[in-house]
Amino acid sequence: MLGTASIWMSLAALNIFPPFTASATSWVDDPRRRCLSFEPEKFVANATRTWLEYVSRGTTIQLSDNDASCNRPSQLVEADLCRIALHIDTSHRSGITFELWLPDEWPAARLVSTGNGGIDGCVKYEDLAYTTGLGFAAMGTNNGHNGTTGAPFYHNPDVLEDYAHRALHTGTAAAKTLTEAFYKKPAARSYYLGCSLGGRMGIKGAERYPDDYDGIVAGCPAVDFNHLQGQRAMFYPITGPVGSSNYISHQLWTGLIHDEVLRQCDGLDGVVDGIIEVPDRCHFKPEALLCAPDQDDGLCLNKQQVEQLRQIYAPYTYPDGSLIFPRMNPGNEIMVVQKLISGAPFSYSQDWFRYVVLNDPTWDAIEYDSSLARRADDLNPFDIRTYPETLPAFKARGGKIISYHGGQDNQITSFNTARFWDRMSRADQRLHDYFRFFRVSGMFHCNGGPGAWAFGQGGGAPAKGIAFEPRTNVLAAIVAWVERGEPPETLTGTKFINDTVALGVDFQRRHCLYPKTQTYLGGNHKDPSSWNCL
Ligand SMILES: *[C@@H]1O[C@H](CO)[C@@H](O)[C@H](O)[C@H]1NC(C)=O
Ligand SMILES: *[C@@H]1O[C@H](CO)[C@@H](O)[C@H](O)[C@H]1NC(C)=O
Ligand SMILES: *[C@@H]1O[C@H](CO)[C@@H](O)[C@H](O)[C@H]1NC(C)=O
Ligand SMILES: [Ca+2]
Repeated sequence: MLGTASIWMSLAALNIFPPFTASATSWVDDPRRRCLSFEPEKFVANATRTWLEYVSRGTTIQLSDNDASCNRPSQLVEADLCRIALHIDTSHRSGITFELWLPDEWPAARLVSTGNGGIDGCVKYEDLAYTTGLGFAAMGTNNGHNGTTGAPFYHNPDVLEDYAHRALHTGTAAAKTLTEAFYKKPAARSYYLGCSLGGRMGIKGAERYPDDYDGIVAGCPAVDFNHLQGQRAMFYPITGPVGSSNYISHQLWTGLIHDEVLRQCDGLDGVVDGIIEVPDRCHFKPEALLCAPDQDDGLCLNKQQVEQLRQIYAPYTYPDGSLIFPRMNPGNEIMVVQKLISGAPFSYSQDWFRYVVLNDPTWDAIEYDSSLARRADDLNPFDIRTYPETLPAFKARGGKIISYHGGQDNQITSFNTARFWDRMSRADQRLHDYFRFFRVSGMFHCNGGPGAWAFGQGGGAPAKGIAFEPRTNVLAAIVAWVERGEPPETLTGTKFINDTVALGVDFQRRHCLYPKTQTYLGGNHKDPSSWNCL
């Protein structure tokens, strides 16, 4: 291909072709040349070039300079595209790593910005690959710092401001400018796709920069962020470190306790299938596991352990009883042992208190108490809270939001997204006109789980098995709503056998538009029509 470009040059020199500048179409005819002759840093203030490369579909690019903790050493690219990577300063002591992938074919002129997760610092290359494979121009940033810790926030409020709102907005603005310069026409529509912290970023975009996006997919959003960090710090002082007195082992969590939660709650929806279809109805009673006086088979809990469970599954409140954060999702036990109740500090919360709230890198997360949740929310740096009651400017410009949340989420409780949507709906009776929320039964955090959890929410492998169709793909659903005025009524999730596309579909289920409730009508529970949203 490089050879093609140089042949073209010599033909041009012989005047067989018209001079390059005379014809815009010759750029399109040679996408590699169009890419390599582009000078992105000329269009964006305070930008320097890191990469400019033409990548053919099917190439696996090596991301050797990417922070190892991001665990993204390489990425398979799914379209012929121009990859642009810049560093853009956001202040004299902060800046973003910026990636913009521009596919050769751009028929619908759609741009999508992608979000981050946790407390990181990691471009979601898999989301860039996924969306460019669908013909979007796609942007991602490192959210202002590299890697998966919050240490870069320490004594650098500019890095924190990037994380709170500025990195995504800076990246989106640059992406709009560059797509227009590259394709010689502006993006017709601008979208956002993210989950978890990325869900918060989407809501923050609608709140603070209402013109940035026409459509936003904000999954499992980390809204009411300061209280969320408090709630997630709550667990470690309750469980204590691994091996402390009355410590509950992972085996008891994943075996005994999970089984008991399912015994109490799985059948409430009419089908015993490992899925707690309507988590609101599940009020787990840990007393059921209290050891009988002479029981010593190890399959029961003592009084102190039962009290731990009571606290872990209860709504999180201040001493005066007022709510800090809704209760954890029951049924998440086999996953929640990996982080929130692993008998170790939850790193995102620990970092938030260490490097932002307390400015004390030695702070020990076992010391956490609810006064720190209040302190974090009083500090609320750069208004990271992200808990709007109304989004008037976003609504007025015709913007649309789809949110979704798994019913067995192990990192952010889905009850919080319901609380968030309910609060907004009290302020706007017509919230469904622009903001729709779907409860996804049996999904863990953002993906995975016993339910029908695959619906094109990101670049993980199952996304490729989901047709780009509004009924089954949430990104297609936001496009249909924005571009054709067709709001989603349900969101059909797919469960692949062993979560492996190649093995075929196990079952599908139509997830309900909140506040409708999934209701079993009878018949084969794997048939979507055996259920209705009432
Ligand atoms: C962050 O990572 C990018 C590569 O993804 C690299 O170019 C940049 O130098 C890194 N920044 C810092 C501050 O290490
Ligand atoms: C961008 O560069 C200009 C000078 O070219 C400087 O005045 C400005 O402060 C820079 N902005 C940032 C965010 O670094
Ligand atoms: C699915 O995974 C389970 C456990 O890993 C395995 O026993 C089973 O054979 C797999 N099923 C298929 C169809 O591959
Ligand atoms: Ca069930």
